[in-house]
Amino acid sequence: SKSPEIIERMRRTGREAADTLAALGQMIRPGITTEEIDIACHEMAIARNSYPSPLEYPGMVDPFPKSVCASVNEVICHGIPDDRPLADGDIINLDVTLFKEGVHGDTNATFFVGQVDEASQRLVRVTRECLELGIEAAKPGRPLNEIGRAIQDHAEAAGFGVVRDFVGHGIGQQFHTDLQICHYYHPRQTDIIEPGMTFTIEPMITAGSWKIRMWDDGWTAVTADGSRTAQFEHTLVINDDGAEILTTPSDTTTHPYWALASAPV
Ligand code: EYF
Ligand code: CO
Ligand code: CO
Repeated sequence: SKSPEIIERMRRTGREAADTLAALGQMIRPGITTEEIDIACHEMAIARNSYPSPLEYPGMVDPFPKSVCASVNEVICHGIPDDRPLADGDIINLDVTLFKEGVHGDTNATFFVGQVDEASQRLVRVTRECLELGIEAAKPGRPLNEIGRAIQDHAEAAGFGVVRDFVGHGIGQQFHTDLQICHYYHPRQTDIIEPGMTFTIEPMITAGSWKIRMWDDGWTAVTADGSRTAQFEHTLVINDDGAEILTTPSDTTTHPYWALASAPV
């Protein structure tokens, strides 16, 4: 568990990451490329005296080549920014992690490109609710698998799938610690949630099957059936009374995690 001094640093870095994510989200429109968003992410990180954690992050073969993950439509996560323009009707997840003051803040959200069909809007809304329910389940004294249970119950009641192959993670001075947070009910994940723990919850929810396929770039994970998928992520600290979101932006009105909650259904 983390000291109050480390948590205070994580609050500041988390806010920098959230503000960067919200600013990148405001660039999204038909015609922009994910490479343009990546360049902006790098520039914003440097302007905030931060390092974009994904850049040169070690992988199986090559290090990750970009500063942000940009995952469009059927891409589940770790999409590499490229020169394909976004199209009206796409959904795109941007995942920002910054390193500043010796700690990481990791957060992502799914955005609409222009006018998006009702089915995709419902997928994104339910995914946002899955993260919210996971956060509400993250209370000290409870087993860790209550988080995944809450997420899986909500996703499957809506007819959606929960990706198994990628999990939330402990975070702090390291981008990833060995603590894993499953987004589905895992019977053996019975460790008790304790005050001072810091980890992410980042459910990946699919409109169809939760089975994945990897592109041969070694990074990009897509749904096996080509169905669309959405994700939201926050970095959290466990306090005595529940989870606090460390990746809260300065202005919540321009951020879909907060904006979608108040939007009419
Ligand atoms: C070894 C990577 C390695 N991994 C995780 C490395 O937690 C994350 N997002 O919330 C997260 C972000 C990135 C990441 C960016 C790069 N990596 C990705 C895919 C495969 C892999 O194999
Ligand atoms: Co992330
Ligand atoms: Co993460």
